[in-house]
Amino acid sequence: MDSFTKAIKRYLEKRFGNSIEDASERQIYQALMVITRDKLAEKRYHYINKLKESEQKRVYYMSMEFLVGKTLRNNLYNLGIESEVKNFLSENGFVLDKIYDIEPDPGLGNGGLGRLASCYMDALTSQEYPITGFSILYEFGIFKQVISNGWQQEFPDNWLDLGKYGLIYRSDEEVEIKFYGETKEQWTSDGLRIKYEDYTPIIAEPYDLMISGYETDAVNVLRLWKSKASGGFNMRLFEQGEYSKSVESKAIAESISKLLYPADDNNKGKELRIKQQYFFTSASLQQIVKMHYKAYNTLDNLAEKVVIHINDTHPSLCIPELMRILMDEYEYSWDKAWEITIKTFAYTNHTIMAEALEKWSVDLFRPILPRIYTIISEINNRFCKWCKDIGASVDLEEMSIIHNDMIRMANLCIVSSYSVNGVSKLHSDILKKDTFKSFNRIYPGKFTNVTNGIAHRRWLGQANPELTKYLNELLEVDFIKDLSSIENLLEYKSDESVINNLENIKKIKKVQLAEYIKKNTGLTVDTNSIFDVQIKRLHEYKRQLLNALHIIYLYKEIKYNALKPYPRTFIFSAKASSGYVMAKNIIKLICSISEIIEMDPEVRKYIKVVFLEDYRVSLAEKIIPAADVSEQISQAGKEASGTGNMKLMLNGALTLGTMDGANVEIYNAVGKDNIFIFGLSSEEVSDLSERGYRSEEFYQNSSVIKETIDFMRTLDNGDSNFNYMADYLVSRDPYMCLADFESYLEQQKLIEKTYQDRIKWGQMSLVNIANSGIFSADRATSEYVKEIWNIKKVK
Ligand code: 26M
Repeated sequence: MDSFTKAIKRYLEKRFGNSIEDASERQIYQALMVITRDKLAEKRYHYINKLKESEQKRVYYMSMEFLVGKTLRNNLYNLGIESEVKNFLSENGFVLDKIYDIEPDPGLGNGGLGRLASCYMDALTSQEYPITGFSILYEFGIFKQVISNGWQQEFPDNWLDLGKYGLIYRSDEEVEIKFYGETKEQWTSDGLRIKYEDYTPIIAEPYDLMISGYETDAVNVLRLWKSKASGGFNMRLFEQGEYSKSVESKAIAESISKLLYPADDNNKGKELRIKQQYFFTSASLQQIVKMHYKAYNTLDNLAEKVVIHINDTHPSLCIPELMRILMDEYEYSWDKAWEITIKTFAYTNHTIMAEALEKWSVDLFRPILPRIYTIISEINNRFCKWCKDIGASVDLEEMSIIHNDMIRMANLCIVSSYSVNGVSKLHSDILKKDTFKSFNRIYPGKFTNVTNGIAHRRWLGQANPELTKYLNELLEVDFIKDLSSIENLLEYKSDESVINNLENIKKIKKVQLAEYIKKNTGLTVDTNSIFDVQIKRLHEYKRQLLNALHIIYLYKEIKYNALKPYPRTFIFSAKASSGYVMAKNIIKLICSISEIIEMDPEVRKYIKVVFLEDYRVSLAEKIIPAADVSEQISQAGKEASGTGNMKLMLNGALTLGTMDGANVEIYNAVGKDNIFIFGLSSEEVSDLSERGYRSEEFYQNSSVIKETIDFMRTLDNGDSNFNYMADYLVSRDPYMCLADFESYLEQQKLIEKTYQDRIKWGQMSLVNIANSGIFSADRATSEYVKEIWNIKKVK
């Protein structure tokens, strides 16, 4: 530790010519980032040497997204030096929390899928498993959201300005990626060879982010690729006097890693997106193969030493890329290359929403990646032939990888991986029984489930130090090391003093959040009110609209039926994909409700609506510990798992949810008396869709729905969209908000009643915290380790 503080002083002197007394917060920030990074790099050096020596199998986790969140606090915490650094700084007049605020959130992801990848990196590192993450160094991460007059506006997130200090550039490991051009077959003395002609080379530059584990010597790496023109400017064009074209080609090359696509829903078939996908998968595969060959002098044992995990289909081009490298660069035959390939890849599916399943049109794809296209096409031909050979009565319409001139990436992944998993029990069952049922028939045993998990060290240990400290003292076990031991808390279920202490901690977190709300929105919220929270991407299937409809109902009741509900603060935070018009309309609606209530002194005594802009990891860390109610109200069958539900449960919020995704498993963990469940089941949803859902019937047949929607219309003032949204609910309502409304209302009433019984609520909250052990990412990743990857710890 002494050396750490010395290093800070030395850095300030050398880099800025400053003593600590004269340093600015910005300089302290930079010093802490760089020194922590270098300290981790040093630890990494020792870990990698042990890893090389041990010759153990490694995991490469491929993901277009890693939503890492702020790194500095995480690293200091994991290195166990947070309090020393804090003291050292405060002795010198600095507040560590203010230094943390300077770090931008590296928003290299959209939502659940990206955050899951980061939780897994953290958990695996803490458990000393060797894993390397691969992704793209987006110059602009997920946009910054600003709400202006209720409408979402997007602004670029220039995170590298201050975020770059965490990265290490590895200039010696850059690789070349080939786009466009043609491939020719050529007979040489070694046989038939593939030759690439007239291709466009792009350089991939590697930047490493060190991933630290909790109280461990292991340090893993997240490698992020940045695109660069080959040779800087195109010298040929330059010499021909085509100066502007040469600059243009540089810009085109650099555009590949320019930005993260801010969508987590639909797949619009954008050319730049394919280029991003091939860019980072090719760079990563080339590096993996090269390193393996260097270590073992052969690729015959690749599948014994390497597993490549594909996080949704976005990195699926890894598969044909490995085939290409094996055949075109290492002279393997098709059969031999295929044998290695299908033992190397494992794939996780994160969605069954039809519009999110990735497809590429052959016309778009083939010119950009001619060789890769040929390989996919050959994989498909052989797969289709094999299906006919085994005589399975299989439906190739459904299973063929290329169909109607579209390449279906999920089908490619299923055919080419040894393992396919869903992310909650319900989701995995739907994959087997429904979405991919024919595949499940011909590949028995290939489909499995690994229910998602969360990095409890971040979501409890760091986000809620007050609760962590209390539980540590109470339970006398290191539940941060092993979250399953948190179940000891159950012993205190009847201990009123414990219930009171938990309530007091919740209150502290609510006060902190209320300050943030005040500062950021100007709204004053009652910290004795129920904090009812829905925080997640904005999606129709997640049904923020159902939540909004309930608030409109309450407003009507307070105003016209003298209802005096227990006070509640409804907190929303959500980004909408930039092209998703309905999602933006829902944000507008919520903001309009918030405004109307705030203007109405009679109503705002009871209910308030807060929309917090720019939802991101660091904001989630502030909201989650303060939540009483966790809204998990997706239409059943649509949310693959959800992970916010787990984070909220761990912090003592009670779930109000449908039987969807991991809510089902939360229900099983806490029992029916410690959760609020409502709505149609996923089977009932399917049945109702099949019969034909007509929301208008629900409107006509239910007086409470009718009155609420009619009231909603009266709120329209021309600048708001109440009428438009009311029309939408009555005429379309694609995710059946109206069908579930009454049952939702009933549970909301029960929540209100239960909350007022402070002991009962406290006990329910305690039971939730105590049973959250199974949702640790340690448990989830251990299942990947044992059931799918078959790897060992490297100590
Ligand atoms: C697709 C095409 C073009 C641009 C972006 C995309 C795209 C990006 C992200 C599509 C989907 C993306 O993510 C989906 C996602 O986040 N799924 C969530 O995964 C979580 C972790 O498994 C689950 O908990 C959530 O239920 C699931 O919605």
